Amino acid sequence: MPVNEGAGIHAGDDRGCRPVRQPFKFIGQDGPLGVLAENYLNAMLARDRNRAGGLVMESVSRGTSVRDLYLHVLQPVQYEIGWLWQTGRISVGHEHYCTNSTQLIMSMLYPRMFSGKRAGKRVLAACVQGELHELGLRMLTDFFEMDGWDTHYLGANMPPDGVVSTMEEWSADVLAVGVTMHYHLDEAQKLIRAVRNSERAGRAVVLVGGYACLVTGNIWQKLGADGTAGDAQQAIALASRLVEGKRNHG
Ligand code: B12
Repeated sequence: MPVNEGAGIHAGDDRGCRPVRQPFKFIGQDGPLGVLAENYLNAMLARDRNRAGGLVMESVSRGTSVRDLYLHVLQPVQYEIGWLWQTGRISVGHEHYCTNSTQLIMSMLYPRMFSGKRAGKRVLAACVQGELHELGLRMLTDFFEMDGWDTHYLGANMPPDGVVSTMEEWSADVLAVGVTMHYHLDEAQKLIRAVRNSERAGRAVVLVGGYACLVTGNIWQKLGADGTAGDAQQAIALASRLVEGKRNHG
């Protein structure tokens, strides 16, 4: 495994004894839950998902909300993992281990996620065809669920026809489209056009988001969407505003 101690950061050996040291790119110890994020990252890099899961569950039992854990621990740790992989400090296998373990830990949080109060709104979430990055979209869907929305999560790599027919079967107020890779932006445009052309699905609010939209400014407008948001919290506020607007003004 490549390590880079000169830069003040290393990823631990395969038996997982050595922690990563600062500086981090996406995790700040002074940010909310920064210390937990650092400990979680170190547990993952030590290939100790039981410890990582234990840290999260302990924090939840002390009253930390799932929303805060998602936004201030799991998301920045995933970004950090991506950077460690991109810069050759961890292997692709190690990145897959961390991502799959985080998905497992997200599932452990589900019993705390389904609230009694319903919002009377529906969101359907799908990644565009070819897109395998689904964790962020799943996180987004969970935020909607925690906000009382009814959610329908389709996950990675959805063909446009499949999204349109699901929208027609299960009429949603919002379609959330996930696109991470730039070379999938055309697919996003294709999907949004197909939805707009459907008589039964075309009136839905369409949001698009994910890494490709984060780094490409106002691309959502060119894709024909109604908006974008940088994270799941902002997406809820935007979706609620747009749906209320549509309901009030026809
Ligand atoms: C995990 C991961 C993978 C996993 C994904 C597994 C899974 N089940 O999701 C796998 C192994 C499949 C993968 C593959 C690839 N990956 Co990858 N991957 C990542 C990594 C490390 C983390 C992604 C993640 O989980 N992020 C955490 C979530 C929570 O964040 P998020 O996605 O941004 O989501 C938040 C917001 O964006 C927003 N949001 C998300 N979706 C939506 C939708 C809507 C509607 C809205 C409003 C908001 C919204 O809300 C979310 C929650 O707050 C990133 C690093 C990174 N910086 O993201 C690289 C990264 C995205 N991958 C990258 C690359 C290059 C690839 C590959 C091309 C590698 C390869 N050579 O094969 C392939 C492409 C596969 C494909 N066809 O899609 C690059 C992309 C670089 C670029 N310039 O585009 C990144 C940035 C890594 C890097 N630093 O270089 N990857």
